[in-house]
Parts: sequence; C-alpha cells; structure tokens
Amino acid sequence: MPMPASLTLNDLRTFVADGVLIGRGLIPDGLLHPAAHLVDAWMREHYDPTRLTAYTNQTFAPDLAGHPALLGLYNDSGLHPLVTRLLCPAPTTPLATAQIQIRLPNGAKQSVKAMHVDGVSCPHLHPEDLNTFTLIAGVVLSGSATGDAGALHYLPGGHRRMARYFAEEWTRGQAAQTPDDIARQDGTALTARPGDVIVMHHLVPHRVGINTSPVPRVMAYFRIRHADHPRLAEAALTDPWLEYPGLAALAAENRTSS
Ligand SMILES: O=C(O)CCC(=O)C(=O)O
Repeated sequence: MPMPASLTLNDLRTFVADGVLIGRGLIPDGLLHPAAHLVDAWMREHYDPTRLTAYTNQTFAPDLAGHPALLGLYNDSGLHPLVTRLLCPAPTTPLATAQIQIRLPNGAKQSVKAMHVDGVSCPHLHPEDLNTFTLIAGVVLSGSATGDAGALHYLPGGHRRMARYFAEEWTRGQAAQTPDDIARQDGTALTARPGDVIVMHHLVPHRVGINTSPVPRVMAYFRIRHADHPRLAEAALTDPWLEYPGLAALAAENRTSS
C-alpha cells in the first residue's frame, strides 16, 4: 500500500513507536527514471574503483550531489509534504544535497557498515565531531529485493534505546557507535522495489551488508534538518522528539501507556 501523502494518526503513531515509515511506490516513474539513469551513467563514465572506500563512507557520484534530478526525488514527490507533516510546525533547512549509496553486486568486496546512527562517532570523521540531522529519507533507485541484496537493515524502536544510551553511557569522542545490545542485532531488512521510500528518525540504528544479488543496490538519501538543528543537535541525541514539536505529545502518550 502506498503511504498516503497526508499521514493518518496511525502513521504518526507508527513513526513515534518505530522511528520508521515505509512508503511503497511513493516516487513516480517520471522522477525515478531520470534519477536512476543519471546514477547509472555516472557509474559507467566516472566511477573510479580506487575511491570505493571514500564513496562507501560518504557518497557515490559526489559531483551529482546537488543535481536537480536527484533533489527532485525529495522536493517534487510526496516525500517533501510527508516529512513536513512529521516535523510540523518546525521549519526545515532547505535541502542542498543528495547522498548516493550503492552496494555493488555479486558479493563485491565493499566494507560493510555495522549498526550505527549517522554522524556520531563516525569512523571517517574526527571522533569529537557531530554531523547529525533530524531525519533521513531514502529512495530505492535499484535493487533491494531481498535482505542479502545489500538492503538497509534498521532497528524499529531503536531510537528509544539510543536516546538512553546517549544520556547514560556514551561520551563524546568515544569510538564505539552503539551499545553491544544494539550492535549484536541484525535489524529488519528494507526489502523494497525502485520507487519505495523509507523515512527514518535520526536515532534509529541501521547497518548494511554485502550485496550477493546480481543487481546493484542503489539508494538516494536525503538528510533533513530542523532549521535550528545546529543549536538543538546535542540535546536531540537524548530527547528524540525535541525537533518534532508536533509529535512530542504522541510520544508522551506512548511513554505513559508502555
Ligand atoms: O548503504 C546504505 O543503504 C546505508 C548507508 C549508511 O548507513 C550510511 O551511509 O550511513
């Protein structure tokens, strides 16, 4: 079932409980195909295998990060109103870049990513650096049909555990990205088709493994920030709903009933 552009109360409750919403077929072909072709062409014409680690850590096709066909997947589809609804009435920073993440096919040697939340204790950043955001929206451009096809794996509800971890166990500058009880988990595979989307709270831990399928798994990710994120970022690690003023009451309801 496609996720409705106007979210129901049930959708909002799901997002509060799981930190994740999946939208099937949310991206129309008219936006999907030009974006997918652009990335395909980049892989054929510009991919440099000596930079695979940097692409995997940061982004493939870095020169396309601001391309209108990629940004359009977010700005011109039902994703933008959906994210606006989750964060409302908070304003967001205008989107400037897309991240392209590809898991190469046929079990190619590509570093796996263990459970983590983005932007905290990142192996490719200085350990003290925080490079967080409010939520991430991912669009499947190719692949992801099965869990072993390089699918993103996420931990529904993991945002609550991570908030406790950041409050009680974590110190800025440490190398460990998650507590052991999170690191051990496989998570739920995003088995999906091109045009499907995932919207994930920043604190939801996730990982990604090898792609054993013959099809490249290509995702475009968009990191969305509350307009006041630079000021709120550190507190938002321990207060998952600080940047979601419209959902704070639902989250409080959830806490009292659990
Ligand atoms: O490749 C993916 O789908 C996920 C990548 C990821 O977790 C990241 O770039 O932080």
